[in-house]
Amino acid sequence: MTNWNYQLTHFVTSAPDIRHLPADSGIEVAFAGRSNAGKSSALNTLTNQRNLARTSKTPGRTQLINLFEVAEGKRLVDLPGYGYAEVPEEMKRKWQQALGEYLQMRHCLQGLVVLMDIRHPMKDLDQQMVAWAVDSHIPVLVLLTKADKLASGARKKQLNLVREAAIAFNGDVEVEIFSSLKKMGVDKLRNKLDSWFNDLPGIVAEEPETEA
Ligand SMILES: Nc1nc2c(ncn2[C@@H]2O[C@H](COP(=O)(O)OP(=O)(O)OP(=O)(O)O)[C@@H](O)[C@H]2O)c(=O)[nH]1
Ligand SMILES: [Mg+2]
Repeated sequence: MTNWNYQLTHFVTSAPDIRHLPADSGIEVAFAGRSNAGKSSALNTLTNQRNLARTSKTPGRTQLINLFEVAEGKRLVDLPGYGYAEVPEEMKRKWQQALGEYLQMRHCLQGLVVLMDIRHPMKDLDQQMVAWAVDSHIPVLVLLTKADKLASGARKKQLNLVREAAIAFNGDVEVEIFSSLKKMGVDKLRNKLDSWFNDLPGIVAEEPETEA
C-alpha cells in the first residue's frame, strides 16, 4: 500500500467547464459541499499548504473546477459550492451547470468527499449529492467540518446522528469529524484517499488512433 505524499500536491488548472479539463484518465477525488462548508480549507490542511486552494469568508469563492495533482494520474478537485442563495442568478446557473456536468460526465471521478458544516449537516442538496454518488457507485466520505465550533459532547452527538442518517443511503458512505483549524480528522481523510488512490481501478487513457 502506497502512502501518497499529499504535501507534494500541486495546482494543475482552473476550468470553467469540463471541456477545459485535461484528459479524463487516472483517478480524481472531488471535494463537494455547500458554499462555505470548508472545502478549500480542507484541501489546504490535507496538503499542508496555506494557499493551494483559495479560501474566503464570502461564500461562493470557488467558482471554477480546480484541479490539483498529488502524483501522476492521481488528482484532487476543489468544486464550486452549491446552495448559496445570495449570488447573482446567472453566475449561479453557470457554476451549477459546470458542477452537474463534471459529476455526470467525468469518468475518472471515482471518490467523493462531501463536506458539511457540523452545525448544519445533511441539507437537501447534501443528501442529493450523497444519493447521487451511491447511485453512481462512487464511494463517499462525509466530513463534518468546523468541528472546533462544537464542544466534544455535541460533536459526538452530531457524528452519531449523521452516521445513522448515512446508513439509510445503503452504499459506501463513511462519516468523520474534521477541523482545518484544529487539524482534526486529517489522518482519517488521508487514509481514505490513500485507499481510494491505491484500490480503485482508475481510467486508462484512450490511445490516439494511429494510421496503419
Ligand atoms: N472555525 C473554523 N473555520 C473554518 C474551518 N474550515 C474553514 N473555515 C472557515 O470557513 C470559511 C469558508 O472556508 P472555505 O474553505 O473557503 O469554504 P469553501 O467550502 O471552499 O467555500 P466555497 O469555495 O465558497 O464553496 C473561511 O472563513 C474559513 O476560514 C474550520 O475547520 N474551523
Ligand atoms: Mg472553496
